[in-house]
Amino acid sequence: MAFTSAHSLILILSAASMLTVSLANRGWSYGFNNTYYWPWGPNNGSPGSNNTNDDDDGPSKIVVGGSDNWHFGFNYSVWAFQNSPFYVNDVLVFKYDPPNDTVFPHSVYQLPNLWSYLRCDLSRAKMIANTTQGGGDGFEFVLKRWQPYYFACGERGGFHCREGRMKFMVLPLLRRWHY
Ligand SMILES: *[C@@H]1O[C@H](CO)[C@@H](O)[C@H](O)[C@H]1NC(C)=O
Ligand SMILES: *[C@@H]1O[C@H](CO)[C@@H](O)[C@H](O)[C@H]1NC(C)=O
Ligand SMILES: *[C@@H]1O[C@H](CO)[C@@H](O)[C@H](O)[C@H]1NC(C)=O
Ligand SMILES: *[C@@H]1O[C@H](CO)[C@@H](O)[C@H](O)[C@H]1NC(C)=O
Ligand SMILES: *[C@@H]1O[C@H](CO)[C@@H](O)[C@H](O)[C@H]1NC(C)=O
Ligand SMILES: [Cu+2]
Repeated sequence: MAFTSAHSLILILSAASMLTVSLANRGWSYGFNNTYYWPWGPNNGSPGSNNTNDDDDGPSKIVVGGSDNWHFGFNYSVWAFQNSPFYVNDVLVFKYDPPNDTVFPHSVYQLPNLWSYLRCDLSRAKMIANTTQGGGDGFEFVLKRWQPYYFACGERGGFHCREGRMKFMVLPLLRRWHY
């Protein structure tokens, strides 16, 4: 029956769109605009993409925010989107000066799920770097697993996360096999 098969097709397509998360990679195309739906980003290596976070060699070290480092007001969601994809075993480097009379404190927390991420709810978050650990060469965090990671600054009870835009999520991909 036409309805049933159309319905199954939709189910398959939504399943495929979930899979795109893992398959979002050069050379894969499903003919729909996944850049719009998936915060972890556009297929890179496309013309105009300056992404050097390549899957051709080993893990990359990526400074969060690039030359902006980790500070209040920079849009890290957009940064993460533009710098995706990330791969398992890539290293994120959070750089922020230790606080003093003129420098406000920052920190890095990992949030347990999407809901807490969206609300900047830090109540069940885990501090992964305190206010001084971003100094010098920065704090390094390895994306060890194929899972979503939700990061936020934990300062001022979520204010830096909410108003300061100091949050982003990544889903590191598995590296492609080479034949
Ligand atoms: C996908 O959608 C976004 C937002 O509407 C748009 O900026 C982008 O150009 C689209 N990409 C493609 C490949 O259609
Ligand atoms: C990408 O790289 C090109 C050439 O290296 C440069 O002209 C361009 O400004 C870069 N674009 C961005 C968004 O960084
Ligand atoms: C505070 O720290 C910043 C960055 O490390 C430094 O440039 C500045 O001189 C320090 N200010 C004071 C008052 O110590
Ligand atoms: C931050 O953590 C480092 C390393 O564990 C520790 O030496 C330092 O005292 C801590 N700083 C603060 C402000 O808690
Ligand atoms: C970052 O910028 C994008 C695009 O302008 C916007 O949709 C998004 O809400 C911003 N993120 C935050 C946390 O303000
Ligand atoms: Cu902060």
